[in-house]
Amino acid sequence: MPATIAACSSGSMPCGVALVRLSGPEAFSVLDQVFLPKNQQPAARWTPRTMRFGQVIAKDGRTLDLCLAAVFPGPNSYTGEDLAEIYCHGSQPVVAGLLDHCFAQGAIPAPPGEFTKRAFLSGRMDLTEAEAVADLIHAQSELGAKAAAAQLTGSVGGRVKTIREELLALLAHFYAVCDYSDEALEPFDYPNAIAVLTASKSQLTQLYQGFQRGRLVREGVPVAIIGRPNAGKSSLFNALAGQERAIVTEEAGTTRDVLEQVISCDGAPVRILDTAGLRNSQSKAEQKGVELARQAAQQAQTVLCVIDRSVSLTQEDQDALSLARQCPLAVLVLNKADLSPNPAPWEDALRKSHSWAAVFPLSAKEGTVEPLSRWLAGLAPHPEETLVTSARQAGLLEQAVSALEDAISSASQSMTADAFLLDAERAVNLLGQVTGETASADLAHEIFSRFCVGK
Ligand SMILES: Nc1nc2c(ncn2[C@@H]2O[C@H](COP(=O)(O)OP(=O)(O)O)[C@@H](O)[C@H]2O)c(=O)[nH]1
Ligand SMILES: [Mg+2]
Repeated sequence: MPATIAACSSGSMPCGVALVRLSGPEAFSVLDQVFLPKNQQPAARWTPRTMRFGQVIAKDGRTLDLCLAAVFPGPNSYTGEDLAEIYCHGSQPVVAGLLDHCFAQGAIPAPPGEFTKRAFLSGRMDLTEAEAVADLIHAQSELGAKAAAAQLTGSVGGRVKTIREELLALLAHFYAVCDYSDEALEPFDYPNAIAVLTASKSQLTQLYQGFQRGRLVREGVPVAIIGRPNAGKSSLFNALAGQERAIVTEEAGTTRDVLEQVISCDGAPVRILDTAGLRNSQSKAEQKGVELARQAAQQAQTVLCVIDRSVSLTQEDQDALSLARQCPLAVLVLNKADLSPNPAPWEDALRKSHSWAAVFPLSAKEGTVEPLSRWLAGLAPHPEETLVTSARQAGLLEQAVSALEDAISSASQSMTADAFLLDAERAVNLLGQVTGETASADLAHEIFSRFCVGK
């Protein structure tokens, strides 16, 4: 029998209301000890999913709080088990006292993700939906949240399940033909099998190909800020991030590590990277920083090349510009426009020297980055399609596509029934791992340990 678990599911305190959850076979009997409803009815007799007013009782019998509670009898609860929720005031001592009493009554502290793991184990959701819960909780932008919410409704799991069922039906038919070959069953139709396998393969390929776009939605489009020391890269980073994250000084060579921050530009996730100023330096740490800056520029989808508009161009600016020109999507940022509102003498030539994706005169110091921020928002995919965002799911889908390719090639030779079966079954098994129908306990553990406590 699983243990009854308890945890606080809400966020940091103090706050208006905190949510403490209990799930498991003893959830209602523990609730009866820690919460005394006004009408004194035992929890098992409450109307499901309806609030009750009462007192939260501490281990020593003291009243800790006056608040609401509700019961969600299994199997129609989030976890599929008996689940109780207490909505007490969001006070650290109240929640601690309440949990303490729950533990004294035999509940155990819920490990991270345990509520959702139980939901998965009791068949309330498949793995794609469970992973979407974690994605939704950790979403860093509206768009990321939207993609996670779509998966929560089973958009990926449902499609994978349908394809898997079609393949299973095909295999069942194949076995039937082999087992009862004397009877009046039609012989196995290889051309039809090839058609089914090919259709499944193309649907899975499409899902898999959405992963790159899905990853951008989840992790943010990588945008590297490069330029010579003191051009104002860190100031731009802070202005875009809307907070003082990077150190800004008039001293050259301040930034050495690559700083990363996912920001939400008009709801779209953009991962901005602040880098070390490009110059030749004697300092080992700074040299390493410059190397990392070059790498970041090469890996990013877009580079923002920051130039100080208020002074002449230097050799170091030229280095930064040539690095930027190697990026397919390079943006010219003409910074310190507050010092120099009019175009610099060199500016026209610079604008024409390359097909810049965009040019923005701005002042990072004054925070006039709104037009740039709006432009960055356009980089994120705007998915109408179902997007796979989990690397785990994408890896399995890729392997399933290759198993199906093997099965198709065996089926086209129509003599190697064993090989065909093996490959098709491998695909079925891989798809089962996507949704969790054939997942191992280790895998489930790995996935749910990424969750927070109380979810
Ligand atoms: N007037 C003005 N000063 C700026 C602007 N952006 C950066 N600075 C100043 O330029 C210096 C270097 O800025 P920082 O962001 O550290 O440059 P980085 O070395 O490229 O990261 C600091 O003294 C900033 O205050 C700007 O738009 N206008
Ligand atoms: Mg800097």
